[in-house]
Amino acid sequence: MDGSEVITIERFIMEQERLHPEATGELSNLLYDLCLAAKIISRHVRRAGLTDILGTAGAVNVSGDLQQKLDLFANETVRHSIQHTGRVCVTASEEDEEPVPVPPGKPAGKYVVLYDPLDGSANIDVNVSIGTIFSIHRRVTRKNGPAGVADCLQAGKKQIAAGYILYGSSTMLVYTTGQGVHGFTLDPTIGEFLLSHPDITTPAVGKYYSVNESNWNRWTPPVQRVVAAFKNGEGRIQPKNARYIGSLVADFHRNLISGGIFLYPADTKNPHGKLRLLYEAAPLALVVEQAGGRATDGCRSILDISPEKLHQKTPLVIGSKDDVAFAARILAAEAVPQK
Ligand code: P6P
Repeated sequence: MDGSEVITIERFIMEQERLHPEATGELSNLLYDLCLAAKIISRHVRRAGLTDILGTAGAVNVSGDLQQKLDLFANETVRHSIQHTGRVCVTASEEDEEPVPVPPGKPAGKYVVLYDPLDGSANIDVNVSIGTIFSIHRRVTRKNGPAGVADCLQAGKKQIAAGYILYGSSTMLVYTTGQGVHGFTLDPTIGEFLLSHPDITTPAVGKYYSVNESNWNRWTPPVQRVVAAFKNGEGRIQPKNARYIGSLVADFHRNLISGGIFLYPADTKNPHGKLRLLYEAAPLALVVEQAGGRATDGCRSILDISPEKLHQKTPLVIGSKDDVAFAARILAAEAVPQK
């Protein structure tokens, strides 16, 4: 690609599809559908301060998070962009207690979409970057039967595709279908996502560590040792700069590009961690591993964890592979065997 050549995400997805003669185009079209949702959500996020869409919607979701109006808007926007297409049989979202099968009378397709419609939404009213995270699986239940939670409860290593949209200084869409990680920046003047970050790889050793250190007293001693090592240096680990936005997609993306490690460990307040496995940890784990990084729950690979509940939480240690491995050596040595 020479400097003048502009590659839209549509063209990129099509060229990726051509690499797979068996492809039917359904996944490509599903990714386009998600692009449309991303553009619509981006438009509203960019104008959030100018309309009455700010503020809370008054309800809380199944995880107890106060739902912001934009959360609900983003939730419906993603679902409305994919549910009628015949490419999806069921969706599940952080904002909905149960999976949402395609309505009767609508064609049900072979894909399952799990998503966090607007992660970091507590930051909406203060204009901090937020994001949408998505995970795509293949249906596992019988084609003519009802799709449901069984189609959603799949290990991260079964994902067909995963990615996120970051509503930051620009709107970026980053995704993988297992053929590397590719980033696209939305040009709002033409309404297209343009290839801006082909073949993203993340450095083996990171510049940054990202963790909410106000949780220090709630951590176990091994977690405290890991964080202290990233802060002060230990052995071959050099001290890192602290960067924590409190918006997972923003923290994750900065570390993906620059190298870094993000940790949300279990603590006495969140004994299973705070972040959700299916639509936060697992999709980001696929992205980071495709970019050469790693993702664990401190010990186990996130992609190997078989979910038991839709909104299951997990501790998360994700980013530069040597940093994640360092943390795992300490945390695994002290870990209580998983039941
Ligand atoms: P804390 C946002 O609410 C979120 O789910 C993630 O985006 C973010 O990484 C995390 O919680 C921040 O949690 O406890 O540090 O405020």
